Parts: sequence; structure tokens; C-alpha cells
Amino acid sequence: MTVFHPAEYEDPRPWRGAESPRSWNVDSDAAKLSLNGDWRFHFSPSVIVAGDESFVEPKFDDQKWDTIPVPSHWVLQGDGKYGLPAYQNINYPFVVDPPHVPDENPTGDYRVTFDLPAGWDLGDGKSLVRFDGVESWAKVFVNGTELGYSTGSRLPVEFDATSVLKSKDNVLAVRVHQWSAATYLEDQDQWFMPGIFREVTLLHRPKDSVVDYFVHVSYDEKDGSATLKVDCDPSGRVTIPELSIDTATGAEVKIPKVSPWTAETPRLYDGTLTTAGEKVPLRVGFRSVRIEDSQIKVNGQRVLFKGVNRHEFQPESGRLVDRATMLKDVLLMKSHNVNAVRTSHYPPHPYFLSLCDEYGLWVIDECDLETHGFDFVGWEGNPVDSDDEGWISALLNRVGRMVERDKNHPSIIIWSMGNEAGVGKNIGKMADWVRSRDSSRPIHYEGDRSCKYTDMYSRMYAVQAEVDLIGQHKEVPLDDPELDAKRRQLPFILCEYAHAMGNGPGGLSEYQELFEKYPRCQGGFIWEWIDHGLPAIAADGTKYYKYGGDFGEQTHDSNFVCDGLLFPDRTPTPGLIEFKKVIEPVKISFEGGKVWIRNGRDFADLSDLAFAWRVEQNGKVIDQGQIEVPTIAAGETVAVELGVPTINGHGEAWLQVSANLKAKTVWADEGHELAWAQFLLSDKSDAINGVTAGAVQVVEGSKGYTVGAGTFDSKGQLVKFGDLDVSLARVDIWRAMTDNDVGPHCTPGTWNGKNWLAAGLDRVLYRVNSAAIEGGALVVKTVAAPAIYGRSLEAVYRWTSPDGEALRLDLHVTPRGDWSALALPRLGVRFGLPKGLSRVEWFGLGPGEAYADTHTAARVGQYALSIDEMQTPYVYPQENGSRAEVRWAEVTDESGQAGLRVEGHPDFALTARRWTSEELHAAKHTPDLVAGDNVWLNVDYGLNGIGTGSCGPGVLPKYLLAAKETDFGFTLRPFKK
Ligand code: IPT
Repeated sequence: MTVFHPAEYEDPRPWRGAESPRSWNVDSDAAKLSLNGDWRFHFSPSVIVAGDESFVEPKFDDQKWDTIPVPSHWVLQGDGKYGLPAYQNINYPFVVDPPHVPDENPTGDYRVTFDLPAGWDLGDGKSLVRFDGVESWAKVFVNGTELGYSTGSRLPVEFDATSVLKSKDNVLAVRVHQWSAATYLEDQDQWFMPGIFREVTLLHRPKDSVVDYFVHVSYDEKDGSATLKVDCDPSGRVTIPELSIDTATGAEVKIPKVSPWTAETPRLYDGTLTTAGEKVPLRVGFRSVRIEDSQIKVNGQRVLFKGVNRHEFQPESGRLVDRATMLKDVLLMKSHNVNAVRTSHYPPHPYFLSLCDEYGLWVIDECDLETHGFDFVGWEGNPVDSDDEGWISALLNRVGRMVERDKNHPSIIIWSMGNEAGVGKNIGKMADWVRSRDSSRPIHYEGDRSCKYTDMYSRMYAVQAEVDLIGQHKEVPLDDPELDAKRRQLPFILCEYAHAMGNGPGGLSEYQELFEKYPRCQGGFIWEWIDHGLPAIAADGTKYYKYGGDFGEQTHDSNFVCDGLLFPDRTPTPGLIEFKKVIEPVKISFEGGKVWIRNGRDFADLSDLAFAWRVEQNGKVIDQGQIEVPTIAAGETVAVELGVPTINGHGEAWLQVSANLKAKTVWADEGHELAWAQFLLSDKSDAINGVTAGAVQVVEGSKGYTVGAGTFDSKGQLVKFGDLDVSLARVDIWRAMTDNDVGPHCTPGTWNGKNWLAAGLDRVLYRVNSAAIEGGALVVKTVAAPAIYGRSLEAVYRWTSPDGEALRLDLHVTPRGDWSALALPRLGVRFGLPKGLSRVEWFGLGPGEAYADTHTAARVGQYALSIDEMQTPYVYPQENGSRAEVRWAEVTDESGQAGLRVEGHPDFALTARRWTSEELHAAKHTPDLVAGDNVWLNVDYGLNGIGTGSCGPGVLPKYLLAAKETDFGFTLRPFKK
């Protein structure tokens, strides 16, 4: 009998032959040789055809093999020759039968030949081959000798190659399997992308070089003193010239005064650790983390996390993110007021952590662990609850390798045991080990809802109402009174909230209010930072992004992988612009002739900010200046007198005050705006619209009616306005469903967009009951209703002209039938105009899209954009681009000279696009959207809110657009410059 399974890659034990884990230390003066570059590569779609390991022999002829860049994911190389990426969220891509995986196990064999650089002394200490990330299982050979194997895709491993290396023609050979027992521990919601995807390096570890070191710091906020102790094997000396420190390792030094490290003030002290064999640069940040008064405190101060979950992703290279892009992420976070990152759901490339130290971001470093797919088998066999020593060693190995690699980063203030791995005693074992190794940082694991093993209460996607209860320590009790008492006193964070999928997330302000109200609620981390769309080119050459299912996956989770605050190319989405405003660090108000400025930071004062004011009337600046502001300490409020000009004449006048950087910083330019607020100085109703209805006669002709510049057919359908052909001007309630409308809607119970399709709101039929002149108006009585049920909307249009040219619509809508549990997607009038109209200028909220629960970042002003620019290119096409509270809009040809003007009574929501909502709804990828013969304008009374029902709470009740008796209208005028 030949036994094929368990195969060696099905051994749950994490590795064999590897060196002990140690702190990241690649910037020391010890010699190193990067082995990155083009390697020889052979791909087998299954282990059956992969053959034996004879390829590891130095004499093996690899000339016929392909080459592949290392690092890379093989599925992103070779145009499909090496398989394709596959996206699944929760489910495993094979039967849940741990530790087994299918024979269809893609296998990559790699070979590279290298010489040692001149002066490399094999007789002095050790030479290690280091891999910073290989997915998911790798067996390593040098010159035909096996050094061992390793798992833990996002963790480093080093093998001692000293005894087998020679000065020339060394052959490093690696066999990588995509699937292994370790895959059961790596079920994160992301693309499966195998291969050697982080650096490979040969490291010289001279005799007496640093085996490992651990920088221990503390900071005493009462007197500003600090301590430093660097443990090192072997012993050596630590110098920090700026602090006059020159001390032995292992000795604790007391420093009378330091500037502490915080995410707001990331003060690092440069130093050196020297042993007989090596010099290691140190970057020391002094801070202390403790849990006290149900709060996570850094340096004695409660911190408020304005965080994001960051997966590693770059569209062209997957989880291989280059250094410039890591920096770009940090700069984008800092410049959008983000102050914290959860490294979901694995330790990132260590360079990213160094950037967090340097630029200032709080970090929750998360272990590379997720077993979410056990959900489908009732968590039976979950490694996290297993007694199998192999699994236990794998879990301890993973958390150990994270802590050892990353322990010297001041930015890391919390260790997370992993994500969605169920509950189980092995989480306790991991936490115990971490506490014994590093007692200076608290422990997080959301899956442990009872907080048996953790130091903080963490949840994902809890609705605002529940967070409110938690803030008051009034959450629903646990069955176990002891655990309940413990948990009730713990600080609370939302490790994930506000699912940034497609249009949204809505409802951010309501969360932020709770975080600012309750000391226990210390903020959260948006899910997630970036859309993981993979680049593609359509037949006509247009660039677009693919998502799950676009690669022929047997099972997949579609576009759930595109749920970020950044588009795949790292352009901020409207969601990020909204988040930046909601979490702004300065709160500005205007009352009693004074500007009130509250410093919402946790540590720093506002002396780095300049405060500017300006008054705009009808979108034009009429006065402006600077506000002299005294130093405002963290948490303090100051009021400053501001003499604003007297407002004359018609039109809205707005005061805007903004807080901008006084000088360039490492993360943004001088003048960069952090916070702002607007205040209305005039009467809002004193607006642009002075139209009175019914002053001019409606004319009835042989073919229909004329009302001002409007031409109607005999059924009262508007067909022309001035010279412009008008199509299908009628009541519209449909919108292309957003990801948040569709669900899955993790929180049931609120009105749900899914019901819209069942109710047929996407296929409304129309009927005109009558058209007649009544009381100086053309009155058209209609019914709009979807098939099957008895639900309808009676719409009565009253068309008049105040001056013989303008055309005024007063619309009265009455719902009939049972609409009680069905919000309307939108309510307004849609009409088609000639496609030559391409530009919109408007006065209202802008410049970006804004919906009922996503309009915090929009400001009142006068804006102009092309219709193409008004579209938000969500990876999965959906309702987008609506501008809110528009008082008037001019829709014109490209030159801005001619077209039509829409005036609100007093305002409306506006979308303008080159396709209909139905076409937008049907599109699956951006190239499916093709400009038609019309520009479609939606002049809306309102739209339903957005919510975050793709994962989390739906639209909050106050933002639902209920079907109720509604009066709405607007006036059209021909526009010519
Ligand atoms: C949660 C996961 O932790 C995260 O990885 C991601 O999948 C997110 O959801 C949704 O995009 S788990 C979910 C079942 C709440």
C-alpha cells in the first residue's frame, strides 16, 4: 500500500529546521545579499504532476524553465499560465477536512544561482537564508541539501545555510505549495495569491552579532521621565547621543526628561546597539500603554482611534506592496486625519511599521490567523480549540513570530491574536505566551466576545444603538457573571465598522458622536482601507478592475473584495473624504459673534495650525482674513471674537472657518486643511428663487400645449424645452442599487433595499389619466406603479409659467397601497436631454457626491464639473454622483454658453449621467457603462440614505425616504450666456 495523505504539507506543525524568531534587523552593518530578481520557475497545477524533488540538485538543468520575478505571486505572472487569482471571503476553497487539502494543489518550483560577495566570511558566524513571506508552504534547499520547511505566509523564516554554502555557484531551490495544513489558518477575506511574495535575503550573522534584542521603554506622564532597558543576546552597549545615554545592555536607565512618542507627536530618538560582532541602528520612542478606568491609555491619556483596517494590496502586484506605495498609504492616512491602523489580518511588511513609527500612527498588529471557514461545519475541528499538539504549536509559532519580529516598534500598542478564528482555549495559550514575553501591550481578539483571554472588549459592525449601551456599561449581560463583571469594565473598540463597500459608508457621524461622548468607546477601524480590484483592459482599451468570479473561480464572493476607502489605484473615494471630515481633530462653531475652537486631539496643541475665515455670498468671496488663536491644549476650547461683514443684497452668505497647517510637515504641505465648518449668515429662504406661479396663460394647440418655453404633447408629456428635446420627463423612484442597498446586511430588522426588487421598484409602469388646463396651469394626472401588487404613486403635475419663458412644475405625489415597510430608493423627476449637454454648474452642496447620511464633507458653494467628472467610478457600478441641496444648476454645452437652468423650490438633489439608472444597475464592470444619445438628469426631492448594510447596520431610521404624501417642484429656464 502506498499512502499519499497526509502529505508532508498536511503536517500542522509550522516548520522544521528554522532559526529562532528574532527582531527585524535588516539595517545593521552585517553583510547581506539580496536574492531578489529573476529566478527559474516551473509550475505544476497539481501535486500529481509536480514530480519529485530532483530539481533541487545543483546539476539539474533548468534552462528550459521559465523565469519569474521574486518576489511576486505566481498567479499574477505569466498571463494565466500559472493559474489565476481566486477570491473567497469566508469559505475554504476545498472541503473542510483538516489538515487535508486536495491533490489539485498548485505547486511552484523555484531555482536561483548566486555567488557570495567578495569578503563574505563563511568561517565567521552564520549565514542565513531569510524569506519575509511565502504563501503558503515552502521547502528550502541549498546546493541540494534540505534546510527545512516553513509555513506562516505573512511571517519571516530564516534557515542556517552556513555549512552548505560555497563562494560561487550556490543553488537555492524552493518548492512552494499553494495549499497546506496552514491554509486552514489563513482563511482571510482576500485573494488567494501563492508564491514567494516578499524579499529573499542572504544574511551574514558574524560571531557575536545580535541574536535578538528587545527595547523596553516606559514613560511617566507625571514628571516627563522615562526608562530604557535594551535586552540583548549577546550583551553589548546602547548609545543614544541626544540623551547622553551610553549604557550596557540589560541595565535600566532612568532619563529625567524626554519628549514622549504618540501618534500625534511621533518623537523618535536615534541610537545604536553595539555588540562585539554588529552595530544595529535603534529608533526609540518612549511611551507607556495601560488599561485604567475602562480606557486604553497611552502616557496616561485616553486615546481615540480614528482607524482603518489595512490589508496589503497593490493592484499590479497583489500583497507585494512596494516601499513608495507603503509610504503613500501612510501619507494618505495622515492627510485624511486617520490616526490608527489595524494590520488586518496579518503582520504587514515590517517597513510599513517603521513608517508608522516615524510618521505617527497607532497600530494594532494582528497575527496571521483566521479560520472563518469552520463556520460552515459548526466550528467542528477548529484548530483554535483543538488538543492536537501540531495545531497548538502552529498557533504559538505564529503569534511568537509576530511578536518577536515586531516588538521594537513604538507604534504598536496592541497585539491582536488574529481574526474570525472562532473561540477556543488556544487563543488563551497564545495570549498567555504574549503576556509572558511582552507585558507592555494589551491583547485584542474580537472573536473572544466574553473577553476571557483579552484585555479589551472588541466588536465588529455593532449597530450605533448597541454601542450607545456599551458606552454606558449597559450591554446585554454574559451568562457567566464573573466574565460579565470583567468585560463590563473593559475599554471598548470597534475593530471593524462602517463597511466601505461601494457608495458609502453612511452613518459615520452617528458613530463618531458616540466615540466622543463615552470615554469607554475608544473609536474604531473602518473596514477597509483599499479596494482589492485587479487591473484589466476591456476590448476597447479601457482600463477597469476585476473582482471575485472574474477568474472562473468555482466558488467566490464577487465584489465583496472591493470595500475600501481608496479605489484600487489609491484615489480616495467619497467615503474617505467623508471620514476625514467626520474625524477632524478640531471642532469649530460660531456663536455670539465668536468662533469657538475645540482641540479634539489627545496630546498635541493646535500651534501647528492657522485659522482662516472667509465669507462667500452666492458662491463669491466677499471678505476674508486670518484668526489669531492662542495656544489651545488637547481637549481645550477657546472662543475668539470675529467681526464678520454685514450682509447686503440677495443671496445666501456663508462664513467658512478652516484649520490649516501653518507649515509643511513630513506628511502634508503648508496650508493643508484639517478641519472646517460653515455657518449661514443670511436667510436661507432669501434665495435665488423668486418665481411666482401661474402668471402667464397656458396655450392649448392642435398637437398639445405650450407653457412658457415648454412644449407638451396632447397627453401632457413635456417633449421640448426651448430648443432642447426632452425625453420621458416623469416621476422616478428607482436607483441602481448600491452595495449597501443589496446587503448581505449583517444587521436585519431595518428596511432593506433587497425588498425593492421584490416589490418591483425597478420596473415601474406609467399611466396618464388626464391632461387639462385648470386654473391657469396644465394639470396632468398620472399613476406610476410596479406590477403584481396594489402599490402605486399618484402623481399630479401642475405646469405653469411665471413669465412666458420659465416653466414651473409643482408635483404632488400620493402613495396608494401598503408602503409601510418599504423605503423609496429616490423620489424625483427624471428626464433625458440632448447628449451635447456636458457640463453642470451649480450652487449647493459639493463638490463631491452627498447623500442623506454621507454629506458631512460637502460644503455649500458654487461648483462646475463636466458630467463625466460627476460620476464616481465604483468598481461595481451603482448609484453615485448625486449632489445634495442644490439651489440651482445650469446644464450646458461644453463652452458653458447654452443649455437650461433648473431652480429649486428651494432645493433638490441632482444627478446627471450619460446612461439611465437601469443601465447603471445592469452594469457589472465600469466598461459596461456606455454613453447613450441622452444626458439623463434626475431632479430629486430626495434619496434614501446609504447606510452600511453590505456588512453592518442599514440606513438609520432618520435617513429613510418614506413613501408619503409629498409636494415637490422646480423651475426650468432656458440658459444663455
Ligand atoms: C469581517 C471580517 O473580519 C473581514 O475580514 C471582512 O470579511 C469583513 O467582515 C467584511 O468585508 S467578518 C463578517 C462576517 C462580519
